[in-house]
Amino acid sequence: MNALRIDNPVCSYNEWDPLEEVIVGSIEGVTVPALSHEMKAFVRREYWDFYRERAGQPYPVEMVKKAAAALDNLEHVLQDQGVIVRRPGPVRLGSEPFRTPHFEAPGFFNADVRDVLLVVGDEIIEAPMSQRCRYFEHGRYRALVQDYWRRGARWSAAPKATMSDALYDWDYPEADMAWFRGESGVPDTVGPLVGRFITTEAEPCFDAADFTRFGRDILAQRSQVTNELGIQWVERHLAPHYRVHRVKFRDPGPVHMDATWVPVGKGRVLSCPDRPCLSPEVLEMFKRGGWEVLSPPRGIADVEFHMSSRWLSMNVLMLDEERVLVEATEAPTIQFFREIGLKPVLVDFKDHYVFGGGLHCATCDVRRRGTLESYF
Ligand code: DAV
Repeated sequence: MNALRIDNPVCSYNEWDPLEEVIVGSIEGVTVPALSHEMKAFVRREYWDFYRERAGQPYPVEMVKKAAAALDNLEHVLQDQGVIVRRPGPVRLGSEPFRTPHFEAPGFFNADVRDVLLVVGDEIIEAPMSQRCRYFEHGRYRALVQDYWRRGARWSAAPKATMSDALYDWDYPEADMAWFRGESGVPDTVGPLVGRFITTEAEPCFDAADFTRFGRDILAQRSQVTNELGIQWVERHLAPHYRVHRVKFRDPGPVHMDATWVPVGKGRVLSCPDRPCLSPEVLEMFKRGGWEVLSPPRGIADVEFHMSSRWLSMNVLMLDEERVLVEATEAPTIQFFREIGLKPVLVDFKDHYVFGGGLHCATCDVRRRGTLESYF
């Protein structure tokens, strides 16, 4: 066995080594979150009234039922492909109203475990998050995480953000929130394009999905939910074994990297054509490492997207360097993968899109067979 391979129930260094075990999120019991200031930069404007009217209430039963069925589909397809699947179970934590010394929220969570847990090697890091309604979301995974820890995984929690008022830019222009991710024609003066975000630098905050793992190198994105201090926390926590590189995309509302810059194997990365990479050093690093940057087709799923763009089509989960898990209705994306020599494995998952997450969002790979390597 390679010296760098750790014999541990948790071990994953990148997004494409052969997947052995994965967590798939759950959606049952989800509550409509309040349209708080920071959520306006996340919820698409055409649904603001829905959130204003229904905050704290359950989502329509049918909507939740269909999304839950999509997650079950995902579980079964993964099992058919030989992957061990763990689910968080019927944990209600976070779905009821709560208050902290700094704020009150009617509760919310979603199934996107990718935002909450960052697995790096044999370590599970709980992200501090930055949206108030998701404050307690890590609690949904505690039983699972603790089980991995008992069996030898390392477990840490980044300092929990207080999410006090100081964490948010209250003067952030509402007009900028209208420019959602993946829309074209965005002027260069919009929030993140000029370096202004809904979160401030008052304390570290991050969502795990703003980090993408490429072995020893990890890309990190300053976004509406991840600030520079959050990136610094991860950087120092993982040094000197890992190098964290900041990356910026032409994105008027960046939230999570996994529908923007998505590796599909060693040497190949998908780049969302609506959100090109704006970091010359990162582009140079990929070029030097001999990486191919590919442009996938736009998603076509005919469903509601409350909290994301259509680019969930490229939010894929690699089972290994050959098999790619893709949403079953995304015909152009499926065709694209065939053309580049991958084997698409289809999952009927579109009914989950309404809650903001694709196949990568709703999963967290806890074990992939592979070793810690440098790819650049
Ligand atoms: O809007 O492109 C990003 C992933 C959300 N968890 C988007 C989806």
